[in-house]
Amino acid sequence: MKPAMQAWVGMALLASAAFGGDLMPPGAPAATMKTLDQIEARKPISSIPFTIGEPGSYYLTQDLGPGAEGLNGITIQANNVTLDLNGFTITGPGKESPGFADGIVASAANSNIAVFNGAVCGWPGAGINLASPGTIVHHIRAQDNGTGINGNASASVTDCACQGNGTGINYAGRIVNNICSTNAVGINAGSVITGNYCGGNTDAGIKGNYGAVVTENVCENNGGDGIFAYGGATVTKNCCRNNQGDGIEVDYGSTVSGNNCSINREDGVQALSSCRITENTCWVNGNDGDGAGVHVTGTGNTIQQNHCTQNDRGLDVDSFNNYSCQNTLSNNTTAIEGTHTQGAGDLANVSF
Ligand SMILES: [Ca+2]
Ligand SMILES: [Ca+2]
Ligand SMILES: [Ca+2]
Repeated sequence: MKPAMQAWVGMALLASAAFGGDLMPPGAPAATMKTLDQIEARKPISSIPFTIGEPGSYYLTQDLGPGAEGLNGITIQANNVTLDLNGFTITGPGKESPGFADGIVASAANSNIAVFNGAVCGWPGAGINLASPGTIVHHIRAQDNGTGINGNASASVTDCACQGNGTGINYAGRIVNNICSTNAVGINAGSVITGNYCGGNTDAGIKGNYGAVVTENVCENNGGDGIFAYGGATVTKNCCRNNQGDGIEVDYGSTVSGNNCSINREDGVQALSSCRITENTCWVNGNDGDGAGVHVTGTGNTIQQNHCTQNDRGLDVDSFNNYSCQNTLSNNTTAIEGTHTQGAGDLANVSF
C-alpha cells in the first residue's frame, strides 16, 4: 500500500476499536437486588423499654416514650455498642416521677459504648447513665432529667446541650464544648473541662474533680461559684462573671492563671492553701455583696501579677505565710488587707 492508504486504514482500525462495541455478551447478568442487611446493616429500635443484649450498631426509628415509671428506656448489656438516636427523642415518665429510671443506661460491667445524635428528656434518674469505661457521648440534648449525662473517668462528653437537669453533666474524664445552662449544677466532677458554656445554673457553673484541668470556659450568671475545683487543679483562661458566689474558688495546691473574673458577688478568685494565683484580671468583685479581687484563706500561696480593680478589696490575705508580688491594684475600696510577705523593689505590688 501507498503510505497515504496505510495511514487511512490505520485510522479506520483505531476508530473501529474506539467506537464499535464488542458484539459478544459479557456473561450471565449479575443480581442487582440488595438484601436488607446491605441497605441497613444496623439494628432498629422502635419501642421502649428495650434491652441491647449483644454488640452491634443500633438506631432509633422514631421518637420513643414516654417511658413507664420505674423502668429504664434502653438498657445496654453488651460491649462494643454504637447507639445512634438518629435525631429522635427518648422521653421518660417525668423528672419528678417516683422510682429511679434512666433514659439510656449501661453498667461498669460493659465497655466501649457510644451514644449520639438525639435527645433524652424527662428521666428521674439520668437521661444518659453510662458507668461503662471507654464511652463516648456526642451531640446529645438532655433536658429536664435528674442528671442530664452521667459518665465515668474514661468517658468523653462533647458537643452536648444540657438544660433544666439537677446536674447537667456529671463525672466524665473529658467534657469539651458543651452547653450546660439552667441546671442546678452545670458540670460536676470532670477532669478535662474545656470550652464549655455554663450559665444560669442555680448552684455552681462547674465543679471540677481533684486534679482537674479547667480551661477556656465561660461561667456566668450562676447562683453559686462560677468554677469550684478541688485540690491540685489547673484553672486557666476562663471567664467567670456575674456569679452569686466567687468567680473561681479552688482548694489546695492549685494553679489559677490568666482568668477574667468580673462582677461576682463574692471574690474574683478565692484559694485555700499552697496555690499559685497569677495574671488574673479581677474587676468589680464583691458586687452587691462583699468580696476581693484575689482572696486567700489559708497558707503557702503565691499571688503574682494579678490586676485587681474596683473590688471591695484588691488582695485579701487571711493567714500567715503567704507571698504577693507585682500585683497592680487600682480603685479598690481597700488595696491590700492582711499582713503577709510582699515583694520589694521590682517585685513590689503597685497601688495606683
Ligand atoms: Ca465559694
Ligand atoms: Ca461590695
Ligand atoms: Ca480577710
